[in-house]
Amino acid sequence: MLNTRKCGEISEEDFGSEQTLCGWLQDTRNLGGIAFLQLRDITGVIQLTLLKKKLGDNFKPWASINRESIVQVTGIVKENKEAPGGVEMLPEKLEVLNNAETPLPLGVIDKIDSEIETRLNARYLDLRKKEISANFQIRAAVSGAVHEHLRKEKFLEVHTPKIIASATEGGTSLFEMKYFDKAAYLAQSPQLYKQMLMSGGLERVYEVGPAFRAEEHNTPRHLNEFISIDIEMSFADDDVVMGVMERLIDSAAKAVAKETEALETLGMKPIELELPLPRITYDEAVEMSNGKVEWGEDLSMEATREIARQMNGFYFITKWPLSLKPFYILPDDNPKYSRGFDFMFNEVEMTSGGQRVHDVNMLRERLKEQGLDPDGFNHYLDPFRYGMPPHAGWGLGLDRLAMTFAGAKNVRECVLFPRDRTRMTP
Ligand code: AMO
Repeated sequence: MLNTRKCGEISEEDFGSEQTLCGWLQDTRNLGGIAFLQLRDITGVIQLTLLKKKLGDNFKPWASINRESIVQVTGIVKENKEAPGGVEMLPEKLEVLNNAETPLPLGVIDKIDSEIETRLNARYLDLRKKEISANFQIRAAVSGAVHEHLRKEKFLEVHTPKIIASATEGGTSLFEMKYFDKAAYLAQSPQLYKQMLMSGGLERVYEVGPAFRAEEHNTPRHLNEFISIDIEMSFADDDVVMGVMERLIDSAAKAVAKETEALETLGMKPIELELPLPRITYDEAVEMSNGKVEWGEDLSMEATREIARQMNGFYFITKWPLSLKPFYILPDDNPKYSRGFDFMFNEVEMTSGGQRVHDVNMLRERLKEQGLDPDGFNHYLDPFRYGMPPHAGWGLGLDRLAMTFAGAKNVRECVLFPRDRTRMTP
């Protein structure tokens, strides 16, 4: 290692000892005879106190290093109640390992709020801010809890192809690509594959992977590439997989609650849940929307805002009209309705899922009803002909879930390098 300690981890036992630290020099205040430098690494910030009398010719060059340069500094660490964190270092040796050019495209410690577009253009600088990197601490806690929880419930992790030959969620939002001399598409969801795995006898599978949607929306919730958490479960109905959903959310909430420092940085309180989470039917949702939506229409943002005022937090919307759900969702006993559900946090949709059609003839009919040609789906349909169990599942957007737990207003805050309607770089 190039360092002997981390900036934020100097303890009382270190006082009076010589240590070597490495990090970004985030600020310099030169008062003539004395200069205060701030050195930052992932653990925190420490003050470097430069005394002109002591350093002689080194004083000026050390006190004028460009902000955000990488330095390695060796000196005695000591207590100083006036310094941030109550600690300072008196440098004896200081080397610039990598100089940062000026001006910076984005301030790191400046109090000015830059536009999100400017920040995303210089994401590497943006991430150096604690209040930004805290979002990724929360995201990692959520993602870790997802894997841990689903494995605990005996789901097998799988990886399905992202280059596919036909649509899964309808043809309109597909990214087409060239696959040698053929056309191929980027997967919108692992939907058809996870269902095929049920015929493959795996019974409980999950995948956390990228999904691509060529949607034109440019909203705080939509991306053109997002991470989808998918499960599929045999011999289960919609009710059973809603149970998996709420237990998973509870595990994620508990994991996030342990991220005390990140939560504090973000000014967030842990979300506490009481299971079972509330469930309302689509019909009740329409009623609660106070005329913002007509029966048979998808719930608009205006409508879900109205519903969220009454629901507050996480809740399910069950029993959707069949006409609003994809071909693979099972019709309810009353075929006006389906066994499809959505899972919401306030006005934002986190998940859709449901019990699936497992009868191949019904599936062919459902494809036709939705204007799709069953012959184009033979690879998907074959597994249904030779022993497909009843099954159910859901897809949950990791980015939206991270945004919820981090209290972010825009999903892009919780995505390192978002891909949206206008952004492919960096
Ligand atoms: P759906 O299309 O509703 O369902 O997607 C499931 C969840 O994925 C997230 N999501 C998105 N996140 C960010 N940007 C987007 N453009 C975007 N689109 C979707 C949302 C959404 O709730 N195959 C079904 C799931 C299933 O039935 O198992 C599906 O993909 O959080």
